[in-house]
Amino acid sequence: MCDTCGCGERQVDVEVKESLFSKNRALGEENRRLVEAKGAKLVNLISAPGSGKTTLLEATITHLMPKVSIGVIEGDIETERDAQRIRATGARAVQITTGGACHLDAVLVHKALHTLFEGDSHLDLIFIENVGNLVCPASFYLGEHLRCILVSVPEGSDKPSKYPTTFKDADVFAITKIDLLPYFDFSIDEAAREARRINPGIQIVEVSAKTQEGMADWIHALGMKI
Ligand SMILES: Nc1nc2c(ncn2[C@@H]2O[C@H](COP(=O)(O)OP(=O)(O)OP(=O)(O)O)[C@@H](O)[C@H]2O)c(=O)[nH]1
Ligand SMILES: [Mg+2]
Repeated sequence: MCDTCGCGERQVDVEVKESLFSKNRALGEENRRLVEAKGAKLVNLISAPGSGKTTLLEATITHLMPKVSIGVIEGDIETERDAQRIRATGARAVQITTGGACHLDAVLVHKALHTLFEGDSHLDLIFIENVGNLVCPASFYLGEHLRCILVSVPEGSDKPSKYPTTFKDADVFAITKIDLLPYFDFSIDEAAREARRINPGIQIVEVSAKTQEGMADWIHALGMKI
């Protein structure tokens, strides 16, 4: 071990992180089995704060319910606000407040899934709205069948290039708030090209929850039909 730079400590740090991620993955797989045993599908939404996750969920629920029964696990550092917004649509919602942690992990989601399924409620589709953060949530597999990354138009089209690891394992890239395209220099071409360079199989949708433009494409990307 080198006493000068502390590289030995970094080695211990790497080992602790690897063990944490492998435990998280194992419980993530258990979450997936639990959801599948109930006949549901799990979708993990990841984005920076304010990209429009809750608004897109409200619009999605409005389109799909009551034909599709939907539950939502809301992740935030503080407040029940997003769960209250979801409940107002008629969908079931469980709020997780992390008290400071910048991501959800598989343990937190496991507990929330049990709460969501209380009373043997049937659900077809379960969304996880992760804590608003474009970096940390990407490292934690929660058992999702579909991982969706959202970037809104005001954030800029360079986000795939600047946060490649977040895009690497995603299934869907939703460019949100496209009603704002006339007011920002966001390039759909640049964002799509960079996302495909990092992850050639990623599905890209352009959507506005405000005007409803692109909602059918978004819902199709979820494997559902309006
Ligand atoms: N113009 C426009 N504004 C939108 C759209 N979707 C959401 N917004 C606005 O963007 C702001 C943030 O939306 P939220 O849905 O709360 O974003 P969020 O990603 O859930 O935020 P956090 O949970 O805090 O990370 C709100 O003021 C919304 O009204 C959209 O499609 N177009
Ligand atoms: Mg939200």
